[in-house]
This record gives sequence, structure tokens and C-alpha cells, in this order.
Amino acid sequence: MGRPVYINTSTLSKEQLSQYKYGQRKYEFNCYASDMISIHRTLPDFRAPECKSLDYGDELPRACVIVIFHNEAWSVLLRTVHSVIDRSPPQHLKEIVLVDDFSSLEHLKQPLQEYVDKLDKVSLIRAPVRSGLIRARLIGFDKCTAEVAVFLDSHCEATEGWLPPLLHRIKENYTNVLVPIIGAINYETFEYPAPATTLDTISVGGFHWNLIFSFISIPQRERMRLNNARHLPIRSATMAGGLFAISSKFFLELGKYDSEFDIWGGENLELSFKTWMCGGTLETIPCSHVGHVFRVRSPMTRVKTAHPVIRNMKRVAEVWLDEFKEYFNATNPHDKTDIGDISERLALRKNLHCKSFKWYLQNVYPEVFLPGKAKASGEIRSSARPLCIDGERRYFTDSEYKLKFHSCHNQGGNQYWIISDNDEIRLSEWCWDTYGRLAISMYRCHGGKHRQEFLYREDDSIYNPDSGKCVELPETGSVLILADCTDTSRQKWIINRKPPK
Ligand code: UD2
Ligand code: MN
Repeated sequence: MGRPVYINTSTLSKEQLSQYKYGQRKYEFNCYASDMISIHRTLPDFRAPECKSLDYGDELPRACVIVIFHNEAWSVLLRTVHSVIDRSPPQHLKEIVLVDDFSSLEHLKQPLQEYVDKLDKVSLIRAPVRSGLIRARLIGFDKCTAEVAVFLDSHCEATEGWLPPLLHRIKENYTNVLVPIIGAINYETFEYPAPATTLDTISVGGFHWNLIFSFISIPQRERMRLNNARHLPIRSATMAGGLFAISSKFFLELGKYDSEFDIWGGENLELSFKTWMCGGTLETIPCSHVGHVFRVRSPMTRVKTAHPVIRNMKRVAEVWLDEFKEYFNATNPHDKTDIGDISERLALRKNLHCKSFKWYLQNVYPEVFLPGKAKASGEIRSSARPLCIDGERRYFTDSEYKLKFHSCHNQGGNQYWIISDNDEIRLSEWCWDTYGRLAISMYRCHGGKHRQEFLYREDDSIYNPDSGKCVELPETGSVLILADCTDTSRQKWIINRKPPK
């Protein structure tokens, strides 16, 4: 029933402990716990009552579920597959296509082939070289014969009733692209906790100007439109990327993915932008729940270097962002990565008569923060020591960023701050906040000043009127502190007093 498995490592034998550690290292989740749980485990049905009573009829288009993987754990991969088989009405599930993106682990070779051979509707394709997740998905898509393509990561669990609401929405209009509510399966215990089901707690997709996806709460105007209904599709500016349904016809019309995208990243925003800009609609479907194991780190960091990710993002910016690409470029001012030829993607956009990015921002994501009106931007350098303030990215913790000091790298990224016209100090949608009273941390920007108001004054101090204190580099320790304002150089900061171009 999705309950957590706690492993007390002190009770494990030496052999068990080494197995446990191997799993952690290899997958960045607790594979040892996953292996103790049935690959057919049941899950509670967390859908809102309004959802359970909906009837989608029997006349729905059929789905091809595409699951790509690179070196995935056995129990985790098979739980993904069986959750789909066990919880999809058979008449709506045409096929499951597994694409092995050139894995090296033994269990994914012959043993997986033999296992799959015994399953109905499931096929396994091997990418001949390491293709990266985008091209692996394209390989899978080309094998599909169903009207609808549903993509899932290889560490997911479909829950009761997940599929019909997605298919139904495509039946209503083939240009609807749908994402389920993503339940966060705990990477340590494999608990499937109750996902959000109210408009106050459900997250939809936003993005940062570095073209990283972020979850945001449902904007006020969308809540008004939904008028508190808990079962209606929620318009979403972007999708996280791993779990979604799209009609095969629409995916083809949109030029699938940019097949030049390598390894990881960028494809989620490309598809989100073009869905909206080229005549479609992207929605989060609150009646469809699918779990996903979110990890703190990627086990694939060795190939997930900055390089392909930046290159992918730059291609997205060049093709889709129009004049707004300057905001993206400002987050990586010195990057020289060659992005290759994009003429085909530009031609695609032209042929589809897609709308401008300005239209997208005004109509789909008017809440996005526009750095253009900022008072200052760039690095925040200490006058006392050769250090810059750095927002280290963390995943799925209370705050997406942790403030620390780092030597100034002049690469933008996590040292690229914006002081907004509202006197917030921002890294995309996250703001400095004095919630901790003595230390400064980062919380979602709320626009309400108080703890998030910082005046960058003529004397180079950064002053928080709410507490009457100044931001100080501590003599020891690694947190940025608030202290009574004095003349110390540890309270002087150098920031470029100009907005980004
Ligand atoms: C998120 C998405 C992911 C993708 C990515 C951006 C969710 C829940 N996940 O990151 O689907 O959109 O953002 O690109 O929305 N894989 C390969 N070959 C590779 C690398 C990855 O097959 O070279 C597979 C991997 O086994 C997994 C999937 O691609 O099934 C996504 O990778 P991830 O789980 O590391 O990405 P995630 O969830 O952090
Ligand atoms: Mn994933």
C-alpha cells in the first residue's frame, strides 16, 4: 500500500550492507528497499472524490506507453512496467515499448529480454549507442502504432485510473498535451505519500530564465477560472518532461523533439513552448496520478556534464525565445558552446505559423519574473574576501537553493543574482529571505517585501528594512548572516548596478 520501508543498516550483515551500499551508489536511491517490495504492490487511491465518479466511456483512443532507461534497477523498472499493465484498462493499452539506452548492467541484458518475452504487449528495443533520453524516446515513439504516445521515466508507478482521463482529453481535442499529477516516491523508503489534490497544493510547471523547469503553485487567475473544481484540467505553462501523454499525430506535427538534443535536459521546455505557441494546450490532469522517484543527485552525473545540457538549452533559446533569449544568455554570459545547425528547427516554427514568445509570456505565463526592470544584476562579490554569494541548487527540499560562499567564477549560473525593481534578491523564482532571523536563506519569491526586501545602498551595504539589519559575511562559518549595520568591509558588497540587457 505504498508504505515506507525503513532499513536499519546496523542490523544488516556485511554482505547485505555491501549490497545496500552498491544500490545507493549505482542508482542514487535505496534499491535495497525497493527490492524488498513487490513489483506488483498496491497503492492507495488518493484521487479526489470528484474524480472517482467520472465516466470516460469506452470509446477512447489507445495508448502506447514508452519507457526509456539507462542502467535502471530491476525492481524499479519492472514495477513501472507492471503498474502500467495492472492499472490500465486493457482495451485502452495497445502496447508498452521499452527502450534500453545502451545500458551496461547485466540484469538488463538477457534476463530482461527473457522476462519481457513472457509479457503480453511489451517489447524491448536496444539503442545501438548511448542516445540520451531524447533520442531514446524518439526510437520508442517510432515503434508505436497507437493513436496516443504516453512517456514515462523508468522509475514510475501508475496508480488506479491514471490513463482514461489523459486519453479522454486527447479524444476531445488532439492538440491537448497532458501531464498527470506526479507523486513523489521517496528515494530512501519508496513510500508513496499522498500527492497534492487541492488547488492550493497542486503544482504546475514554470521555468527559470536559465531554462530549468520549476514547479510553481497554480496561478491565481487559473484558480479563478477553475472555480475550485478539483477534477478539471489545469492549464500549465510547462511540463517537467518525464511523464506526459500526447497524440501521436500532434507530436509528429510539432516535429517531435529536436533530435540534436543530447543526453538530458531542454526537451521538456521545447515541447512545452511549442505546444502552446503552435496551437496546442498543455494541461495538468488532477484526476491522473503517477508516482516518480525524485532523486537528490543524478546517478548519471558523469555524462550529465554541463555541456550537453547547456547546448540543448541554447538551442531551445535560439529557436523559441525570440528577443527574450537575452535573459537566458545573461544567465550564462561567457558560454561559448557551439549549438550546431538550427535552421531545420527554425523552418519548422515558421511552417507551423507558431505565435511569438511574447504572446506565450503574456497569455500563458504572465506571472513569470521579467528581469528587464531589475535594479542590479550579476555576481554579488564581497569587499572583505575574494568570495561571491552562490545559490547551490538542491532538489526537493524546502528550499530549492542553499546560500553559500564560493570563489567568484564569472560564469553566471548560481552566482547570477538579480535585484528586482521590488528590491528582492533573486535567483529566478527564489528570493533571499530573513525567515531564519539571523541567517539568510532562500524561499519562493512572494512579492510582499518584508523579509524579502533588501536595499542595495549607495554605501554598498545590503539593508533589510524589516529587521533593520545588514547582510554580513561572517568571520567564520558558511551562512550569510544579518547583523547590526556597521562600517565593516564584511558588510560591503559589489554588484553591477544595471539590469540585464
Ligand atoms: C526530468 C524528467 C525527465 C526529463 C528531464 C529533462 C520528470 C519526472 N523527469 O528529470 O524525464 O524530462 O527532466 O531532460 O519529469 N535516460 C536515458 N538515457 C540517458 C539519460 C537518461 O535513457 O542518457 C533515462 C533515465 O533512465 C530515465 C529518463 O531518461 O528513465 C529520465 O532521466 P532522469 O530520471 O535522470 O531525469 P529526471 O527525472 O531527473
Ligand atoms: Mn526521472
